[in-house]
Amino acid sequence: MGFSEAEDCQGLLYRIEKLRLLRPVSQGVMEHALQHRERAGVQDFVLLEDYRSEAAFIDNLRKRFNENIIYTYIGNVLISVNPYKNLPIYTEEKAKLYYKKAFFEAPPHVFAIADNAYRSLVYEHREQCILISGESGSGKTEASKRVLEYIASRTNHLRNVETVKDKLLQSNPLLEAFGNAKTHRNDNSSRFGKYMDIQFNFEGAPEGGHILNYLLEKSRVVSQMSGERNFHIFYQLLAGASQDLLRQLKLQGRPEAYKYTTDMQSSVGQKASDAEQFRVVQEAMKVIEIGEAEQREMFHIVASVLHLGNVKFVQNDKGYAEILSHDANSGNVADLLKVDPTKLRESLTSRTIDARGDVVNTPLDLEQAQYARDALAKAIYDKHFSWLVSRLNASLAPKEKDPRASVIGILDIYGFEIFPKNSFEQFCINFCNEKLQQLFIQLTLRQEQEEYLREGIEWEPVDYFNNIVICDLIEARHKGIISILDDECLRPGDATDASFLDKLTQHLDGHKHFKSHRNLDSKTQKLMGRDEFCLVHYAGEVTYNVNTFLEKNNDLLFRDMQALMARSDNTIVGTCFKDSKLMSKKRPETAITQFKNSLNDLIKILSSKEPSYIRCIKPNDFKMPMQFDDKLVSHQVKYLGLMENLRVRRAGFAYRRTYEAFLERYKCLSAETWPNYRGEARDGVQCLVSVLNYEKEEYRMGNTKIFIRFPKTLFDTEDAYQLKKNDIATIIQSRWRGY
Ligand code: AOV
Ligand code: MG
Repeated sequence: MGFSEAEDCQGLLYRIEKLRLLRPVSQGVMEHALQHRERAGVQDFVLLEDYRSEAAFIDNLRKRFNENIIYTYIGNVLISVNPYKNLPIYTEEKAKLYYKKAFFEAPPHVFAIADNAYRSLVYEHREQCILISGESGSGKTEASKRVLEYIASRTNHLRNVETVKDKLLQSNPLLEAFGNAKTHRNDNSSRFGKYMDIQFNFEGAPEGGHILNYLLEKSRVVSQMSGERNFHIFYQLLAGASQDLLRQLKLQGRPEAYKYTTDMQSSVGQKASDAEQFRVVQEAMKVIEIGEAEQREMFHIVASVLHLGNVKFVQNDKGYAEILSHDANSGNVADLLKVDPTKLRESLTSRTIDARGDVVNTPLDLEQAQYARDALAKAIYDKHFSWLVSRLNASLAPKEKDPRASVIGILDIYGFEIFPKNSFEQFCINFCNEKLQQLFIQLTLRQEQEEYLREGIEWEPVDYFNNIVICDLIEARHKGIISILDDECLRPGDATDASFLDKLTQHLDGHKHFKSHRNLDSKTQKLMGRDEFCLVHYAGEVTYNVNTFLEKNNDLLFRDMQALMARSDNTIVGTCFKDSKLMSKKRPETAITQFKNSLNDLIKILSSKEPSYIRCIKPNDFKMPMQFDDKLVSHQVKYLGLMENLRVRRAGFAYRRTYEAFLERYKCLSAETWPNYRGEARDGVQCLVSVLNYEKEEYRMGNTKIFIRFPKTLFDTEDAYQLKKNDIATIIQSRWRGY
C-alpha cells in the first residue's frame, strides 16, 4: 500500500474508528493510519485538541511542512507555508480534484479557495474577493498566480475565453518586470500593491479584468540597499535587447555602467535569466497588444532613466551646479524623451519660482541638483508604471458593457513590515495592514453575526482585539498622525521632520498606542532615539524614524520639470505628465493622503464582496527548502492574528450546510432517507441527525441550514458516508482524499 503523500491517509483514523464499528480492520491498516496522522498533523486547525496553544499550532504547521504539505485551514481561511521548492501539486490533474468540492472533501489547497470563490460567484451570485497577506517572500504573489491559473483551467470548457485568459495570465510577467525587484527577502519581490478584478459573464466565463496599483516603491529607482537590485526591467533590457535596440537606446549592455544599476554583486550570474525574461516580457507585450511603436517608447523611457542617473554635476565658481558641456548623458535623455536638451539642462540646474507674479530663476547647488535629477527619474518611472497599469486595463477591458457581469477580486499587497529601521514607506505599508485587519474583523465577524441572525441561531459574541483605535490614531481627521503630517507639510516656513515629531508628541501624548522619546520614563527612553516615534500596531510595536517624512510626503517635483515633461514628444511621457492634477496651480495632495484615499476606496470595494483569506507564512530567512524556523514562524502566527482567528472560529459553529445539500450527500446513512426523502429537507436532516446520534450541543437547526459546532462531528459523518460508499481499499487508495 503506497502512501506517497502523507496527505492521502491523514486523519484516516477517524474513518477507521467508524469502520471498526462496521467491519473488522486489520492491525496493519490501523497502524499505517495512525502513523500518518502522527506525521502529517491535522488539516484544519479547528481539529487541534489544544487549540489555544501556540506551540501546538506551530507543531502542526511544522509536521505538515516536513511532509511537503504546505496548506492547512482554519475553517475557511487557508494558511500557506512557502516550500521554496516546486511541488507537484499544481497540475491540471490536481486542479480537477477541486472542481465543485466542499473544503472538507479534499486536502487543503489554494485551488479549493479559488473553486469556492468561483462557485459562490457563478451559482450563488455573490461577488468575491480573495485577500492574500503575509510578509515579504511568504508566497503571496505565487498564490495569486495559482488562483488565476486555476480559474483559467476551471473555465477551459467555456467558449471564447482564450484571449481574455491569455491576457489575464500575461499581465503578470509584464507587471513583475516593471514592479518587482530582487531584495534581501525575496528574489522577486513585488514593490507595489495590487488588486485585480477578474470579470465573469453570466455563464461564468472570464470576459475581462481590471487592476488597481498601490504605492510603487519608487525610491528604488535611484538607490538600493547593497546586495539588492533595481526593478527587473532595467537588467532585462540590458541583457536581452538586440544590438540594434541597444544602439537606438544608446545603451551599453552592462548594468555596471549605470549609477542606478551599479551594484554588481546583486546581479552576478543573472544575465542569462534576465535575457530570457526579456523575451517573456516582449511576448507578454504582444499578448496585451502593446504594438512595436509603443514598446519602443516604453524602452526609451527605461533607458532614459538609466542615462539620467549618470548625469553629473560640477560646481561652478559661483558655487552652483552645472552640467559639463561634453556630458552626453543629459543629451541622451533629451533625445530619448524627445524634449529640448537646453531646457532639460536648465531644469536640472535651476528652478523658477513664481513669487507674487515675479518669475525668478534660481540656480541650484550641487545637492539640490542631484535631488532634482533623482526626483525626475523617480517621477518618470513611477508615472510610467501607472501608465502601464492603465494600458493593461485598456487591453483587459471587456469588449462590450455587460450589465450581468460579476467579479472576483484578488488582493496581493505588502505585508506588515518591521525592520531594524523603519521609515515613511513602512508607515504607509503598516497603515495599510491595519486597515486590512480592520476589514478582516468587520467582514468575518459581521458575516458570522449576520448569518446567525438570518438563520435564527443564538450565539455569544467572542472577545477579540479591535484595532479600530489604531486606524483612528493614524487617520482621524485633525488629530490623527496623517493629518498632523499633512499640516506640517503644508505649513509655510520652518516645518521640519523634528517639528513634525514635536507636534505628534504634543497631540498624541497619553495615547495607548503611541510612544515617543518625550513621554517615556527614563529607563525606556534610552531605547528610543530623539528622532523616532513608536506605534503599537495590532501586529506589534514598530519604531519609525521621522527623517525624510516631510520630503517623502511632499513628493515635490519642480514645476519647470513637470512642464518640460508634459511637452515631451514621447507620447507616454507626454500623457503621464499632462495629468491635470499636476498641471493645476493647486497644491497636489500629499503622498500619504493620496494613499489613504485610494486605500479607503479599496476597502469600500472589498467590503461589498464576500472574502476568502489566504495567509502566507515564510518558513525561514534564507529562501531555503526544508528549513522551518520556529521563532520566525511564531512571530508571523502572532501578527497574522492566527491564534485569535482560530479562537473565534472555535467559538461559533464550525460548519454549516443547507438542508438540501446535507441531505443529498448523507441520505444513504439512514433507511428513512434513502434513496429519497419524501418530506421537507429540514425534516429529512432532523431524521438523519437522530440516526447519527448527534448530541444536542453538537448542532443547531437554522432556518435554511444545519449548523455543526464541532468539526469532528462533520468529519465523522463524512467518514460514515465514505464507508457506505466505498470499501476500505478504495478509501485508502484514493490518493487525493482524506484530511
Ligand atoms: P511574496 O509575494 O509574498 O513576497 P512570492 O510569492 O514572490 O512572495 O514568493 C517568493 C518566492 O518563494 C517565489 O519566487 C518562489 O520561489 C517561492 N515560492 C512561493 N510560493 C511557492 C509555492 N507555493 N511553491 C513553490 N515555491 C514558492 V513580496 O512580493 O516580497 O511581499 O513584496
Ligand atoms: Mg509579491
